[in-house]
Amino acid sequence: MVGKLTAVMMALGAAPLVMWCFGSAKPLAVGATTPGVLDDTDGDFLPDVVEWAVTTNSNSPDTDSDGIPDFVEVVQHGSPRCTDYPIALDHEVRVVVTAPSVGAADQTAWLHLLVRFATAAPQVDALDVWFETPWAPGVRLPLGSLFAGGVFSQRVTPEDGLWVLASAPLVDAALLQTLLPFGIYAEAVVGGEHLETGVCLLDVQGTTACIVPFGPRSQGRYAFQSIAPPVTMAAATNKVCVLDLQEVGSGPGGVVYEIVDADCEDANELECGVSCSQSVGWILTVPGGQAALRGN
Ligand SMILES: [Ca+2]
Ligand SMILES: [Ca+2]
Repeated sequence: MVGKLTAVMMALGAAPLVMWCFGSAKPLAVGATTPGVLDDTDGDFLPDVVEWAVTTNSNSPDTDSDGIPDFVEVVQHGSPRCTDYPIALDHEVRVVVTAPSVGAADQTAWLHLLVRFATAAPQVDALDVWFETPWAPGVRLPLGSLFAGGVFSQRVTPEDGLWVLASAPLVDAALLQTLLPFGIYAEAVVGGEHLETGVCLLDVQGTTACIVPFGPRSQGRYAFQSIAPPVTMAAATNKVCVLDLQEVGSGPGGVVYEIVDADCEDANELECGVSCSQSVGWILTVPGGQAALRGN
């Protein structure tokens, strides 16, 4: 089991840290970070900042109380806020980008790679993570080396496979905002299975937001979500901006979508900006299209 963590680290170019892991059969964390940055209040293996960015509840390990842990629903692009059809035990990977709350002393944005292994010892044949912007289509800036300064942890579960979380500091959140819009994507070959995932970030009237799957998978809907939690939860609006995307074409930068509907819908402890409805008509280019946003 431990070999999978080291395999992930090696595939990401974090080989210097590999030796830290050998010989341990217990869940472990490698690396160090500013205290509090990766706090996990409910102990579900998703840091609080990640839970905000993917719209799960950081005070509940199973946001929709359907018996499927938040980590599984998130890594497999499920619907953690509404009961949906069962999620098969499978290899999967997901990329999440987070930023600290406004005013926090450390304003570093973080990149997180969530991996679920369905079996104890699948072969990891490839794992790549890269930055890509619609303005330079097809140009992939590799990010794997960032994880050399990252934090790695793993959890072995009785029924839900082996979970690995790799988190790495990116850049200052303000600098990240100047790069919008862009996406960070990952692809892997695990046990002969090709996996791909991505997160698409854009500026929503001054806020760095990501587009995340939201609601039942059958509906294929998404939500705008800020990558930085509010300073206090009291600042949230209990709603989230839910989008309908319509494919309108494709180009060298990826699949082109138009936002054809956007409404603030109830979602406890989340937020919905006043700009939500104004996003109707926006055109988005997503490398990899919805397959990347939704996972395999
Ligand atoms: Ca958590
Ligand atoms: Ca659940």
